[in-house]
Amino acid sequence: MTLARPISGSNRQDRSAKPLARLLGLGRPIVMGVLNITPDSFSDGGRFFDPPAALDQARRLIAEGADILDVGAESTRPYGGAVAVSAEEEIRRLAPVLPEAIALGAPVSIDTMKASVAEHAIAVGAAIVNDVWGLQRDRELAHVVAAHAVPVIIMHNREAADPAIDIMADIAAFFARSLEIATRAGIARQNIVLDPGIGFGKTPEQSLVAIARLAELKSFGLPLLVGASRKRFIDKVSPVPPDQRLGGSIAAHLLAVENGAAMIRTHDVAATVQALRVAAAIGSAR
Ligand code: HH2
Repeated sequence: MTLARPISGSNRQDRSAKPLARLLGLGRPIVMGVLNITPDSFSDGGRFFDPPAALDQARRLIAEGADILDVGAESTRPYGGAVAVSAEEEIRRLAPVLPEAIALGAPVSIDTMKASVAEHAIAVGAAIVNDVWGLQRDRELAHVVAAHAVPVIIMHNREAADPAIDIMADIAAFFARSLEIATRAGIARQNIVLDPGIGFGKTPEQSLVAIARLAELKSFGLPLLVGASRKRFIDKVSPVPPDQRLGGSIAAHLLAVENGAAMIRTHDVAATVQALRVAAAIGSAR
């Protein structure tokens, strides 16, 4: 994926192909809009906790050009003291929002590390599973993904950052383990997306490295997703609170696409779509 590829129009009406494969076939970066139904997410915690506010935000993200809605009901923020919630609580938060969000028509990914939550979301119509522990936390999750033949996003993670390690080697070794779990469970390779997990188990410097050296991960031969939106590494370069990190997020995402990302996960869909379109247009004008 390069910025120079032409932008094709939205193809959302085409229901014949499987949603992720169809989107990846468009030949432009795919934008995933973040919908956090949580009281404590690091950048928008509480804003969309009420179901009507969550649905309004889902509609806004789609209107702004999100190709996929990434819906999560548990904050995963590694350094902000997010509270772990039970599967029952996650499902309770999702229940009033997920069916209506899915009915809006864009493919929905479920951001969860729990097999039972994924099972519930898929039953309601979620099209993709997004696991911030890359199938390594809840071993049942791989079987749920395989049984329903849905795509899965395998994200790199660590319990704690270690500034002494080669982060790219660690990411590659983690992906190799996750892919082995996926293969053993029977997940088809064409249903796998890899994500270096910006801000997860990494120092801010290692997050910068993961974007700068993203192209090395192309050796897995799988689509790459990057989610740099509003993350802490931006603050380390240019100190501002999370809701003022749009410029840094866009810079990171444009460079991620330049370095091989096929998908971008963002809270700020309109500005990101505009930036990607302009960058692609400039690429085409070379
Ligand atoms: N980042 C977050 C959550 N889920 N999933 C993938 N695949 N990649 C990411 O980079 C990623 C993710 C953290 O962002 P956010 O959802 O806004 O925060 P929180 O986890 O606190 O709800």
